[in-house]
Amino acid sequence: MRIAVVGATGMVGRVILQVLEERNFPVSELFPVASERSIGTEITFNKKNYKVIGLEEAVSLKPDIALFSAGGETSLEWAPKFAEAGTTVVDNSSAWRMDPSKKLVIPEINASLLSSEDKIIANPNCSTIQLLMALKPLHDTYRIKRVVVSTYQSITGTGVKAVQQLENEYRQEKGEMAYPYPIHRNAIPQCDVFTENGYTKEEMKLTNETKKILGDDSVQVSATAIRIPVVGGHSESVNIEFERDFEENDVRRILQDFPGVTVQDNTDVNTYPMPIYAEGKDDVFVGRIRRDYSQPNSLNMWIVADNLRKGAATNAVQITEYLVGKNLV
Ligand code: 2RA
Repeated sequence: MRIAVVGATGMVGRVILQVLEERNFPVSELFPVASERSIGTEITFNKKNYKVIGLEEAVSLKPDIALFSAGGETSLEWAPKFAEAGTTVVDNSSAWRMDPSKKLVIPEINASLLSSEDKIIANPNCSTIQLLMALKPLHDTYRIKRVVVSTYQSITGTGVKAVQQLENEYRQEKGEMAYPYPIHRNAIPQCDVFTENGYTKEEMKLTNETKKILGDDSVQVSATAIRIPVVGGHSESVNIEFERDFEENDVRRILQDFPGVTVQDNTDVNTYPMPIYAEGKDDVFVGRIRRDYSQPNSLNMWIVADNLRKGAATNAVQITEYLVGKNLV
């Protein structure tokens, strides 16, 4: 397959290339694409060096598939141009996720929605992907009425500058605050910008994308997204109210049996998911599974995943694998 990676020099773009290599994806030609300032730089893929090209040139080459991680503005402008040229786009930005004509796909959940007609496919937000990997099998069994989720998000979600800020703060000799919103020894109750309803875009993504992926607007979601000084992945504390009652061990079995989910849940030996151990892995890890005794048919759990992998790059590559496997491209 002739593959373009748009945003190839960014954090997610580099992980997309890494995951394509790890999974031996059949790349016959690779076109690493980035902004003007990166054109001509080199990236290495499968032990070969490739020169980064610009978007105009990339479209003209008519790749079979373009994996985008270059921000919403670039996707809005360029994904249609690639699609027009016959390329199938898998986009990591939020640009197309809530477009009713576009599929919002987590392969383990709804890849079967895809057809060869889909030329722009949306990758859900990282915090949504890990949440839905746990919610979907439980929704199918017990039907979810309401989800309350608090996220504890890795700084890698905001990009390389935040990682550099955290490292600078670690090394900070001086006592004064070098940054207005220090990350080190702090928790910032804001991921992305605030909207007019008092919630951030990140929180509204969790609400809106959950409904779309479950295909059920009756599911109520209340989200709070926090940034914490962690780099390995996002963590989520989740409270779920079901329509039907459940047995905790059944919940553990249903989750463990769902592809891509690993249950780590044994408080006798302090076993539970942590981002430092989820980093670099593709599974979604679930633990602290316990009944919420404050209200009927309700459950608490803790969900952790590497936000750059299953939360972005791996999910996008899995969509691409599905498209190729089903001859949809
Ligand atoms: C974040 N999910 O973590 C958003 C974008 N990657 O900031």
